[in-house]
Amino acid sequence: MSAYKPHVILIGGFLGAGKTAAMLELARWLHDQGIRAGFITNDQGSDLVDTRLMRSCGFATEEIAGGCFCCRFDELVGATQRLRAVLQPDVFVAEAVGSCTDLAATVTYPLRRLLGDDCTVAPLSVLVDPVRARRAFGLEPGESFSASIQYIYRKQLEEADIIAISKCDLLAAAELDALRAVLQREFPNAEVLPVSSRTEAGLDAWFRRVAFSQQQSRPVMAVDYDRYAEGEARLGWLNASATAVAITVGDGNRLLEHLASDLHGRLVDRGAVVAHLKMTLHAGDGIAAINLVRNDFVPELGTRLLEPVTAADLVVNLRAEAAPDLLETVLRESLRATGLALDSWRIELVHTEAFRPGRPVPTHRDGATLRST
Ligand SMILES: Nc1nc2c(ncn2[C@@H]2O[C@H](COP(=O)(O)OP(=O)(O)OP(=O)(O)O)[C@@H](O)[C@H]2O)c(=O)[nH]1
Ligand SMILES: [Mg+2]
Repeated sequence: MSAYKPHVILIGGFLGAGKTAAMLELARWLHDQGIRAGFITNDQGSDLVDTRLMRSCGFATEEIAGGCFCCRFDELVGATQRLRAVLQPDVFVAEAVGSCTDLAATVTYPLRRLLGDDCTVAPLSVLVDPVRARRAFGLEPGESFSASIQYIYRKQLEEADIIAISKCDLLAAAELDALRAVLQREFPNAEVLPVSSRTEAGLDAWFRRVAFSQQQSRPVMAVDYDRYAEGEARLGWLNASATAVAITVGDGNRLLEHLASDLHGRLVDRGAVVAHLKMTLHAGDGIAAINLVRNDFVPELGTRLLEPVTAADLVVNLRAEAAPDLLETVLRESLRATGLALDSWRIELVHTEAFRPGRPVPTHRDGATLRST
């Protein structure tokens, strides 16, 4: 047995739940504790906003593109080895794709079974957006996804060791209490923790749990892979990159805001149900990021570019219940409209991938209860 035994923290949760924002906070927290950490992002496609964000903050990040951790288990292990070669991290933090479930049976349990002598594994955290969750559990009205996507959503919560109610700053105390009570009743095996990456509420307690404790074994949950695959296939996925060149110098934040707002309007008009639209605009050392997490919310510009720029790289990651072709068409229309409206920019698409995620075929699936640690 080697003396080096890093700890693996896996963070799951539905699209737009706040996983990357939380991972950035965890990265800072680990750094403050003097704990060396490496990060792993994951997506069904390439050109990942999340990787750009992590790296732009200076955190060592490997990405696994083109398939989820469960189907690319060996690549997940490979990513830890690459990080280990440069950094020898004490902790690996991995963010799962937001449309994935069954992570205990296909990722954390196999990690423990196959690599348990070489690493320890944290309790599985699953984040939920509080507004989406209140709607999913009938606490407030609002749009929802079709039944097979909701199936994935519930399964994500069912397997959680820790349900982190993220963005708790968005709810009034009584609303949060009601949501917490429903989640605790529906998922009695999970510890339910309200957290906010914006206000830092609850983060320290959650981070301590995942950084310093190990996952306990439970019977593996049943998953109907036909329904799971159907749910994934209802989601359109669009990853794209483009170059934006300013005629003289341009306001990159305004470009991103215009594009997000134009896309938002067109997506709603065409009946797409947005799960998460995220975009970054990268120029030199600067990055701006904008997110839209529901049709009836507004795009939020988080990180901003501090100065006008002459040229920038745009990355677009859009996930919605809609046909992939529609997402691509809408993006092309929005880029054209934004270029015309802000005549200081010339925007050219470099790469697009529009698809529906394929059926998940996990590399491993542990069916039996693991020996308790
Ligand atoms: N109000 C509020 N917003 C938050 C908080 N955490 C994240 N968000 C916002 O939620 C949006 C989505 O956050 P992400 O961290 O990108 O979500 P994600 O789960 O990583 O999304 P995917 O990787 O696409 O599945 C962004 O606009 C974030 O700024 C929070 O604590 N409070
Ligand atoms: Mg993310």
